[in-house]
Amino acid sequence: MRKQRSRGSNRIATAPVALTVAGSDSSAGAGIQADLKTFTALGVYGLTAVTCIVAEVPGKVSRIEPVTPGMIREQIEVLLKNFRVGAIKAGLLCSAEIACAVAEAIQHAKEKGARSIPFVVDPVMIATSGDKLLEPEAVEAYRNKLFPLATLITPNLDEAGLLLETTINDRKQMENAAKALAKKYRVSILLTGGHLRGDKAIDLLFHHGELAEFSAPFMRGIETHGTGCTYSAAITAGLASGFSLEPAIRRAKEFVTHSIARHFRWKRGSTKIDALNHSI
Ligand code: PXL
Repeated sequence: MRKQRSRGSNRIATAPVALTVAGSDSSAGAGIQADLKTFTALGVYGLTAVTCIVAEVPGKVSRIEPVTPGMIREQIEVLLKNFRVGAIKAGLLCSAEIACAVAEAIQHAKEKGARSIPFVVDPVMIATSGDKLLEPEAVEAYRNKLFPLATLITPNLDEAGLLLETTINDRKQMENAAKALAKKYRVSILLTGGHLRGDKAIDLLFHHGELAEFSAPFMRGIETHGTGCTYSAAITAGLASGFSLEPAIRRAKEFVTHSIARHFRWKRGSTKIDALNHSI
């Protein structure tokens, strides 16, 4: 952890704190597991409020079970009451009921606390495998309850397309979509474009009326999941550590790119499993 002070023979560590409100991925490449690994790698102490449990392996989601809204609210409330949380991220929220419970808990904390805590919303809807993760009815709860509380929303092309009821197929359409979402929800938008699959993985930030680009070489033949979770967690870690938005995104982009490049691979007969290596 970052700041370490010695007191006698004891080493007492302190660190920035970030909270992730997200689902559990049994295969640990995405969800709260990815978020915690990312927070730790970036020197941030991670807290978790679990929203649902997903039994899955890379490429196949086999079952999702939600946690009760009351239990989710309780996790968020006790954490925000007792820790000095520097930034919060929301990942998979499963259902409209859960999305509303999370929005209420965060709204409540915002009203009580003097500080406004940066809040990153990753609108997780569909897994990399194509499996549906969010109930379609929950999209309205995102629009009406969560987005108004957000500092940054980080949709990928499919999620942005769904929110705007359109398809996004090239760079120009990405630009228009990022601007349209920012205008519609009055919030900064980071539209991640990895799914365009050109030579570069390009993301566009629309923030305070200006467009910024973040780009890295697109890496082929690596079948990891959880890059979106990892990216938004790394941004949240940056915000919790006091970075402003653009530097937090720039560092997060590098972190995700490294985590993909240094991926794990396990081979068994003709099948292989790839996983992100959440490290700097
Ligand atoms: O990558 C999206 C995602 C987010 N959260 C959880 C997941 C997944 C994908 O599998 O399981 C918990």
